[in-house]
Amino acid sequence: MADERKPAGAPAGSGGRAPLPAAGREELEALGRSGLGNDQLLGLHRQMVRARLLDQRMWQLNRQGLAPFVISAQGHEAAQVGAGAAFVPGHDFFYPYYRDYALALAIGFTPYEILLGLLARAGDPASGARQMPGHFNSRRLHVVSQSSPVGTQIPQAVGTALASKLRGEDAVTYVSFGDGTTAEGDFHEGLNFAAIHRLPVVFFCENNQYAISEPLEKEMAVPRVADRAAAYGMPGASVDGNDVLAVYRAVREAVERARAGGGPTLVEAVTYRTTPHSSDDDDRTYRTREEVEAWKARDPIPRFEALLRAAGLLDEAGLRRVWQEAQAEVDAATDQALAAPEPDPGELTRHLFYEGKPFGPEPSPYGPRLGRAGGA
Ligand SMILES: Cc1ncc(C[n+]2csc(CCOP(=O)(O)OP(=O)(O)O)c2C)c(N)n1
Repeated sequence: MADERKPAGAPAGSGGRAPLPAAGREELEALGRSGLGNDQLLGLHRQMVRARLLDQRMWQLNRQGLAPFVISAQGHEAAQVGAGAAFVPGHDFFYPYYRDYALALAIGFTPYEILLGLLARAGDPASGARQMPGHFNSRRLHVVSQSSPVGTQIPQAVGTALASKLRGEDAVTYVSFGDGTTAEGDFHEGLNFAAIHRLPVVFFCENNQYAISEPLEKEMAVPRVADRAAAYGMPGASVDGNDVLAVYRAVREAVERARAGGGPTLVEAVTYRTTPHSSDDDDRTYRTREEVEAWKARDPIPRFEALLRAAGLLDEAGLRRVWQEAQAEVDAATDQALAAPEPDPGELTRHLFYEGKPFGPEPSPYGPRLGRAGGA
């Protein structure tokens, strides 16, 4: 029967086929304190489910040889959806990193748009199929395209926050990165500058314990990424990245502080990626199956489902409906994206080279050039 179908790879517990983890009194109290209404809480859950199913589809397309390269958000859904919910898309600015698929969906990208990028189809709104997948970009949503060297988005985001401050606008900038990226110079320069100038930016680290195959203890000598915030003179928060409400609360507080002129915050969401780093690496070479299974048992989606059920916001039928609707959306987006045209080879160099009027010896609109003798 169609409605009994378990979505491919759905975590144990979704759809009620296995017992969900029990939600405790403390978690129920935290739900009450979240300040979120029932619709918003159910919305967070829906976004996490959509992200999981889209992610699984991306891997299927890769294994079918249709998508050359996939990076995954599986395991990061609570962190990304919780963080995204604290911002206003189209008003605030976003510098996501390549793993931010759940965030991208949560702030308004559609599965179809993401699949166009993954499959390098002509209509890809991020880059017209010129970027690697996961380099999100949308003028409408105020998402700025990233460069592939990790960490380069951090000083760029700080520059955007500086612009907001200089213009007297109250937009806050989100910038995310992994734990490994915090070993890059761009991270340290970006945090330092933002703290000195009290810029409205939230630095969001998705600490999934690895930089490809490099474990955390080889990336830094402090236990928590958030420990570093104090050295720059900004607040730091380290939260359970598999608890969507904990992440939401921490990021919302950071956003409110930034919007009120209180400057930047470093928020660290401690989580785990349950897939390899990318579709091109074999994680069996650097971590044990036991470790991966232990983290899968802490999957953020069934955990939030247990809480919503304990709070009486979702029942078995409602849960099944959410998974089925998300699966139908992803299926339809896949069909549509696979049917979309390939890019026109005649447009290969479009946006790569300057296409305006040729530069020539025309007089400068700023008057004659100052020679050395005339300049300072
Ligand atoms: C400057 C630079 N060095 C190396 C790479 C290759 N590289 C791509 S992703 C990555 C790991 C980054 O790890 P982390 O910041 O922890 O993020 P995660 O992928 O774990 O989410 C590396 C080393 C790169 N893209 N840019």
